[in-house]
Amino acid sequence: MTEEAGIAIGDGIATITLDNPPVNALGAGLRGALMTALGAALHDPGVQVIVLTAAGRTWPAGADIREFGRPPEAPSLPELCQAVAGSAKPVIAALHGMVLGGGLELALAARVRLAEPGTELGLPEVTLGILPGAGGTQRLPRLIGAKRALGLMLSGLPIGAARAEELGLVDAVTEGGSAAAAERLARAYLAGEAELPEVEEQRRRVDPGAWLLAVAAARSGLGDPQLPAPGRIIDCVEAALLLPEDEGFAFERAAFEDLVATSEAAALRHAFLAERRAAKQPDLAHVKPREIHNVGVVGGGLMGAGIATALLGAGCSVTLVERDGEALAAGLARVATHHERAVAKGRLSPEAREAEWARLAGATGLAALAGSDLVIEAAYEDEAVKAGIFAELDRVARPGAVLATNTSYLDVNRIAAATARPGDVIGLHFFSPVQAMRLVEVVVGAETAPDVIASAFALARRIGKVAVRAGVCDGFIGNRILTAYRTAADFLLEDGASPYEIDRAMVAWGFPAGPYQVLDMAGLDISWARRRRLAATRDPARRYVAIGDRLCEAGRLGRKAGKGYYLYPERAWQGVEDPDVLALIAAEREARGIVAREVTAAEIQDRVLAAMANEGARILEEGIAARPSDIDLVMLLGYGFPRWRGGPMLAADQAGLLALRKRLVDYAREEEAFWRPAALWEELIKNGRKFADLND
Ligand code: TC6
Repeated sequence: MTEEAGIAIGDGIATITLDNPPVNALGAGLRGALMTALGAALHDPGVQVIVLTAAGRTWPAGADIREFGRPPEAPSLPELCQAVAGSAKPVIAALHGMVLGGGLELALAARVRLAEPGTELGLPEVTLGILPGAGGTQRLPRLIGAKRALGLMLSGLPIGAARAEELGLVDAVTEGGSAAAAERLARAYLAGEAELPEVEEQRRRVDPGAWLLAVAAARSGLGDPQLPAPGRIIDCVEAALLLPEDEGFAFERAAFEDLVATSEAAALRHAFLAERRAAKQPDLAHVKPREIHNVGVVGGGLMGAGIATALLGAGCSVTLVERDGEALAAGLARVATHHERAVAKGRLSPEAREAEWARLAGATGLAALAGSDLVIEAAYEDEAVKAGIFAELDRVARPGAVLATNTSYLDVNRIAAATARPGDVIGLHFFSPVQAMRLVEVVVGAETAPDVIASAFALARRIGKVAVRAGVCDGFIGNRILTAYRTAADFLLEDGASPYEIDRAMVAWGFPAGPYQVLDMAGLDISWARRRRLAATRDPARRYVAIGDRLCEAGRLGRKAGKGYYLYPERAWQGVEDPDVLALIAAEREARGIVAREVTAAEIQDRVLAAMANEGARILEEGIAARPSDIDLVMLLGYGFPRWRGGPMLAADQAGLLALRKRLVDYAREEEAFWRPAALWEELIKNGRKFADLND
């Protein structure tokens, strides 16, 4: 990393160029270099105007996220921003790329901001559980008004250059490069041909009544948030109006320091970095992915149509294959519906839709896939069905085509064995609905070729998904942990908790829905079919809770049947509690000689976390996942695990490995096979390490 702030002086203008690839994050090195360059410009009597610009693809995209949680290094970002704001010589910020977080705060400290078309500006700190702590909460409302400033800071979403100009966040959007425009403005100013906006003038826009109203409205809109950052942002904006300027900055700083030290902020940082880390596959660093343009999708159901839509959006040509004309028409209609919704929401232009539609073909036989570079099979989840498809694909697909299965549980090696080219076969486990879910598990078989794995990662990135590598086992990473979660919940159900208590406990813990609500939504028959598939190989000595089977036998297949764990009068979206289910559970307990005991919400949460983290530890030991953060990412992106808890492995670190292992040992007295702690716990504890230490 260069971490430089080069300075070039000429004609009264000092141009300082920030250079810290890839995103010019404002780490200690760059901050120090900028402070030095600024000092040089201020001390040079020949310099009258300072232009601040950035090399590479972007203006600083923020503070360096990796530095949070470590001892601070001078100069701090607030000190740097104060130095820019207090500069006796006007500073013109020439913006491009992603002007985010601390990067936007640095720009806000300048006297003038010029942007290029395509520049995006935002304050995403709230998504990291913190707030703009380098003057942003104080300067932004003065510049664009409290209401709009709160909108930007509470949503964390960026806005485009044109909108930023409308709001007064940038002074002008200029063609031909912002650095060149800044230099032109500086020259014109020095020649007395142009004026620079006065900071004081901007402050005169303040309307205290509107400001306080915006603060009150934002507060009442907060509801009962699980995270503290939004409330603290609003407090800071209020302080910007009510306190003297220097006290406002100090107020903001104190709030930032509180937030950055919370476990929630640590978890959100972990989630951000986990996403980037998952893409790093050291064994593939020099492997070239195969070219993928033409893709065949086998199966036009919800999954297949969703996958086809995503591929079309990324510029691929797609052939959708179904078993007959009727099923094909239905599959194509699903893609058309996705397109219509995207157009209605303004995410796709009608022209782009036409172009995408023109790249879509339909067929009723696999022979149509002879020219495909990649085939993704998204047929019925049954090994014999999938093996049959792969055997035929082996006959029709061109040599070198990547053959992928979208299985969510099945053995990719056995599916690959149906072909004479297992090196070309891989699992691509998409999540439903494909357009909303960013996760893809890339399931690598025993013989999958490195360039096939690299192709899967490249494709995932191209279609805007986050790929996580997984090995072959029943359920890979995500569904395996989900099974452990549900097993722990089922034990509690049989021991005395109601499904409603368990759901409420997990929602209170941060999941969007509890395990039984999710089962009802997905349909109880899906997991029932899987249990029946595995029945022959189940260890009879292991505890087996049959409540789910009893519900299915009683026709309670979930929401689609109007009843499952909950009752859905007239197919209501939200289920209501059902005494019949409680009676069925009570009967099941009685049949097994179990006397219901009291189960608290805390016990439910503790057991579920212990079960998930223990399964995660086993997954690591078996090499199914390469790193704990990959497991966390799968659970965050695919299973509704609360992002601010960072995933099961980080949550285990935060709960304390010793304490969690002790719990597992205690639980193992009830059910040894399920609860026995993986050996990894002991190894980490004895060496004073955490799961997070295994990430890099
Ligand atoms: C803040 O500023 C608070 C201020 C208050 C201070 C008091 N730090 O995402 P990509 C790395 S909070 C460190 O793959 P893209 C990233 O890890 C911050 N590193 O690229 C990756 O590294 P790797 C507010 C960062 O083109 C590489 O850059 N800012 C940071 O898909 C490429 O990243 C944000 O929240 C960072 N801030 O997207 C913005 N940002 O190659 C966070 C990136 O070693 N960043 N890296 O794996 C983003 O949203 C995106 O990175 C992007 C570029 C849109 C800038």
